Amino acid sequence: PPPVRLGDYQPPDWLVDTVHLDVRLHPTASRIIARLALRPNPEGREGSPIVLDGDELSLKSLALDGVPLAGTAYVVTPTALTLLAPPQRALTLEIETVVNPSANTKLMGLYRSSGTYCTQCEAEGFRRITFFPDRPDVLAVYTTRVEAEREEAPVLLGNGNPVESGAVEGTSRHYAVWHDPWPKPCYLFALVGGRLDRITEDFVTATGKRVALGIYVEPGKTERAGYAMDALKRSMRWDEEVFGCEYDLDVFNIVAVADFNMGAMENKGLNIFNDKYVLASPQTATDADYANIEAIIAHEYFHNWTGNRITCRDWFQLCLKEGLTVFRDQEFSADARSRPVKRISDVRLLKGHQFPEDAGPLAHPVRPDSYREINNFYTATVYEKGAEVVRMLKTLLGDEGFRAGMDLYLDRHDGDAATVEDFLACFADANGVDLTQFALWYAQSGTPQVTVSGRWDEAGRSYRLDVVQTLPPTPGQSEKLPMVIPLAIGLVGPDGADMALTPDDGSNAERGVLLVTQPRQSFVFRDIAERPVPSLNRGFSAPVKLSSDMSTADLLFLARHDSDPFNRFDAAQTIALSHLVEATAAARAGAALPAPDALVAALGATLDDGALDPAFVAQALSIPSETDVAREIGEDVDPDAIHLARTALRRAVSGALAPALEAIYAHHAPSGAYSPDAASAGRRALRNTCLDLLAAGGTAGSLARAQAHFDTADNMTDRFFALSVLAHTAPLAREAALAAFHERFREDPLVVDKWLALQAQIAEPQALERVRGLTHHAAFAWSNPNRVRALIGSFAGLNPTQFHRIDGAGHALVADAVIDIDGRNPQLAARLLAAFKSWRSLEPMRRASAEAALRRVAEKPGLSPDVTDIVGRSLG
Ligand code: HT7
Ligand code: ZN
Repeated sequence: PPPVRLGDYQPPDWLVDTVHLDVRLHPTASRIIARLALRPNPEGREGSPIVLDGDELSLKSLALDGVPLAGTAYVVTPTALTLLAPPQRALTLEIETVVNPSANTKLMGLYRSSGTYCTQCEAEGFRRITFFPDRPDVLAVYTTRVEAEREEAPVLLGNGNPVESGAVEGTSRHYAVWHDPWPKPCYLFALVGGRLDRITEDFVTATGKRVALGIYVEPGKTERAGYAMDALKRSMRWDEEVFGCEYDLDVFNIVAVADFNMGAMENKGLNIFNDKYVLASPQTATDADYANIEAIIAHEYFHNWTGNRITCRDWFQLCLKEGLTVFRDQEFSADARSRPVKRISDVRLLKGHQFPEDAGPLAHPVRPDSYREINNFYTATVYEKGAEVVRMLKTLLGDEGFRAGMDLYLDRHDGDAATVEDFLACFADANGVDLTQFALWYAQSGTPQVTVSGRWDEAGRSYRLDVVQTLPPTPGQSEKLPMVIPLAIGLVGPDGADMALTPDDGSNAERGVLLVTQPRQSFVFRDIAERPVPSLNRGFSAPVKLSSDMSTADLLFLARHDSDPFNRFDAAQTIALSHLVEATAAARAGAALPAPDALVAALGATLDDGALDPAFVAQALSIPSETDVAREIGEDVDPDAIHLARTALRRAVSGALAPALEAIYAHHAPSGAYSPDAASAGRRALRNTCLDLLAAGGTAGSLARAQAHFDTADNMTDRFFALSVLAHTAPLAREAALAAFHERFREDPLVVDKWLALQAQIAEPQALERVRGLTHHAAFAWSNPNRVRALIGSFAGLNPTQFHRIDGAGHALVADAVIDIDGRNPQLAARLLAAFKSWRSLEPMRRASAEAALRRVAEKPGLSPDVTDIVGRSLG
């Protein structure tokens, strides 16, 4: 089929006002009776047929206003039900379909996860439940009756508020009726039926309304749901306080399921979660798991306003809800934890996932203008870069201007299916500004390259910054226009303090934000009596690749003194990256590796600064990943040389800083019971980073320390961190530790995922055989996305030397997995295949092997649209 294009958007011809669903759950033949109140859309094409989407549905009956329809009045194809000449007035359509939830391995529509019935309708899953105009601009009020065997599904949940429930007389079945008063698109529909335990709490909203909160989990797991409940209540309060958004139903339920294609889903009043993002206990979850749970619970809850009350007109507008909601969850976590550390980890994620996407064949704008398979556009670009664009709006408009724009958006578009233009118009109107050029951030793909050079004029007592921006060509976009780049800066004086900024041209640069709008621009500051060191793109104010003529000495100075914590972190990372690029070139040439003196000096100074937050120090000590280095090198990448250079660097840093690392390790020894709070997590992160760096030295003492850390740990964060140190750096201790860990947690699939993922990441030639062997392990199941992502996803995404083995065996393993998975779960297969996104930047041998693997996938008959799309664009 041809691609869907943004420019072809047409309003729906028919609207749906109400939907009454009667769903009779059955393991293999669930029956859905849908009563739709339809009417012609005054904005649609007159006299048009009613075209309803469908996918793998078995149609049992069809009636119009209570009268069964003659077979000549409609046509059913594998993708649609069309009423050829319906009366052009309000009418009721009753449609009866049957689906098989147990055979639904795509996990879209109605399916079963460990026996629990659940649904996933975004993006186009509702059409796998009943025939419907499955597009986000058709908003209807839903009433849902769910019926099931009481024994099989004692819990029956739907969107909105509970209305009634009871027994189905004369049978062993029961039912529940739910009504959602808020009009919504069908992608927000959900139901659940199963044998589940729950925890409940009440939340009283800002205006005093009581909301019953429930979290439903597999029997016996309620003790692990407490943190999610706490995060939910904090999210609800935060959204009231920071955005004025109050919850709008009597109940809010979350259900955790074990089989889920993504992280979670924001269905109205009934969020459904991958259980990985709900369940946590000190014994089973790491600090990172707790932080993820907090962020994802918040994210889905925040969608209640940004996504549900205001939804998207079409799927091209996906960033309207996702970018904005990621921005909101990032801000929530920043308020709940350390703001600088949160910013650092968000930017690391962006650079690690989105920058490579934007630099490769899968690059697309934050708002794409065409797609073949929408499921492939739930990407780092739409989510993470989309959030950066919202953050830039805030930087440009200031806190108050941003809040004014948000208030207007929430008010003006409540109940709408909106567009990016609608969103930007609110910020423009509320602030009296023109955002036409800013809108290019939504339309142009690729990461802008910003080059800055600074010159101090001693005689004139001024400082000049010359800024050049370029945007590389990306698929389908050879010519680019200059962007609006809000570049936050500071000028750091010799005493380490920020100098006053007095711009020469009266621009708003005194706020510390340079407004870069031209291909080349200069900014001059007056009254600069001493030579400053410029601190550029503070807080990572714009998602750009920045290069400057800064010396290593200046970077070292910033690493020690910058008042902006992000740039303090980034200065050391820049030193480390340039060292690693140089060392990689030396490794490839068989030459001696350079000594990392500058980096050792920067890290040493950070370690010595007792005033710094331990969580910040842990981030600052982290050596850029092999993928970071590959991205920096950009072309002709040899992952083995990078690995060699990075391993040598870690060993050198370890040797040079051992006494300080040991002292900090000892200083942060745990005291008291485990708590997941941010301060405790920060201390653990620092102590574990020290453990890791010390072990990188490979001394007997440091490996014994890691073993003791593993043996004595009383929580998953420490236990798993020590296990990964042993797995990566102590081949002799590795197997026993892995076996002990598995033995202890064999009954716990989410912990076993950690065990699978860790083994998939070991950078040694046996990794491939290990991964292959693990696919036959009792703990592994190809049908469960979490297991597949843990093992195959970690191998492809986090083990560059082995995925990109020069003999091509790594590429072949992943290609085989993709082909195999595609028959069951195309979404999962397509996501795995996206691991090839940077294949063109590899050196020629590996590039050829990646291309051969992609071509082998492409040639497989019967590929899904999902994989066809990814492989086509990857090779294109
Ligand atoms: N809005 C949700 C997206 C999602 C999804 C998309 C496609 C296939 C399955 C899916 N499950 C969830 C999640 C979110 O971003 O909040
Ligand atoms: Zn979302």
